[in-house]
Amino acid sequence: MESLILELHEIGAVKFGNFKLKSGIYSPVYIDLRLIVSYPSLLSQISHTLISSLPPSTSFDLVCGVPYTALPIATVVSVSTNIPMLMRRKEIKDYGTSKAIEGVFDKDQTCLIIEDLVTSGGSVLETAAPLRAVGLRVSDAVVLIDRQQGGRENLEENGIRLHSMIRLTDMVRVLREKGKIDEGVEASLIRFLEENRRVSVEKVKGEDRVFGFKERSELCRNPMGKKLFEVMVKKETNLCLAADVGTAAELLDIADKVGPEICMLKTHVDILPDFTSDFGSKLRAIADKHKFLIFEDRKFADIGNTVTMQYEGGVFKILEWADIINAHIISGPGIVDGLKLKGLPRGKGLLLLAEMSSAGNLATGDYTAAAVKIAEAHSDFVMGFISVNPASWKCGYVYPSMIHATPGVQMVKGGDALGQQYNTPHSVITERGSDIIIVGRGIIKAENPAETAHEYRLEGWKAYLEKCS
Ligand code: S5P
Repeated sequence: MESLILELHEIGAVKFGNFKLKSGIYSPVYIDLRLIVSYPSLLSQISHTLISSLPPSTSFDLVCGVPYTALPIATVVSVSTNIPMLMRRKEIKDYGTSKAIEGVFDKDQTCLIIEDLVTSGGSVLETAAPLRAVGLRVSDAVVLIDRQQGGRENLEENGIRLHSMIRLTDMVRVLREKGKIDEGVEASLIRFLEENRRVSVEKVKGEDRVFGFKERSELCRNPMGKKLFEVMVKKETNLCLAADVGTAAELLDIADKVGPEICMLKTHVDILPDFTSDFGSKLRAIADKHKFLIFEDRKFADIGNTVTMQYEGGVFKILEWADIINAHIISGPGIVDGLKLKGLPRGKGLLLLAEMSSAGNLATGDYTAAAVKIAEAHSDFVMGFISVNPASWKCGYVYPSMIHATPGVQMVKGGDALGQQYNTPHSVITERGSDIIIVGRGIIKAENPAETAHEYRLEGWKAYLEKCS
């Protein structure tokens, strides 16, 4: 290890001074491992030592390097161990097969992530998300250098064990012992590490670009989530109409009028006095005509066994006609298992209520974090969340494949007499970090709902484009 550290220093991959990092903080040390491609024997030594430094209990079927610096390391590891490699695309092409993960794999295989340098762990998580989204297991990551700034803890919180070959403090100690740096540099580095013990993933992520809907559709494991992203991109709309009207006839009428403006139509089918068994097929015909998805806002909340019957049976037979449903997680993950049992074989999707828009609601903090955990454990069926302010969530990294849909939206901030709270489309999408605006009375009570829907659609989409740029 000593000779490796000295060689890295020798080639100028480790520099001391005052450097601005990606996270915005200044560091007395800068490590640039991109150089190692110019030193084949060093590259080979690093790759062999990385793999042999793993605990013997670590098992994996595939390796994947975090683009770009770790790609050559992963390639050498793959060639020398004969373990197949995958590649994660940073930019997803909009032609050809448009895959986020290149290579051959089976679902449920385990993939080891290889990285050159870990600070917060944000880059490893960005690679873990699309791997997990296509059904692979990711439980370990191996890194050449750990900067000891919270990466290990941030990854642990996301179910990834970090194995590091060299810790920054060890590297600095070796360099001081060998007379390459003096005690003052070592002391300033130790002080720096103490002051910056944990670079939050958000801080690093905040500087990264926002994933667009097109890219995110490639990351979806749930087919309905993928379809919704695709509809949004194709129609250029992130508007969902909450069609809370008095009768089924009115609902079908407004669906046809507003259909061209929306990506999704949300129903409360149990408020319709004239519901008949052909309601679903009539709404489906309108949805197919205007290419929007149907979301029944049933808010399931019971135990797994009961919700299977509520979903499939009764008068409404929601499973037959709704593309998307939603559920509270108050009863625990069994509710997702129950709904999945019926919905997944038919390609349906589920949104979990991670937050609510009404004043004084209890879906906050740990409850929201629990919804995220359940969603990620069931990302084959859960396509996203009903959220209100996902930008404020303190639960770490949320998969970019998850869609956020937000109710409580009107052109002006305010509320109703029964606790509903409204934010504007712009604030919901840009400041609050959501993807879809759900608008009810703002459109259905307007004099001309179709025209008003058009205005909401423009506002919502403009805010999305602004966020991307
Ligand atoms: O927290 C929530 C969750 C939902 S799904 N708050 C909400 O308001 N909703 C639904 O969104 C609610 O049931 C209604 O259908 C719609 C909001 O309607 P509006 O008229 O207030 O825009």
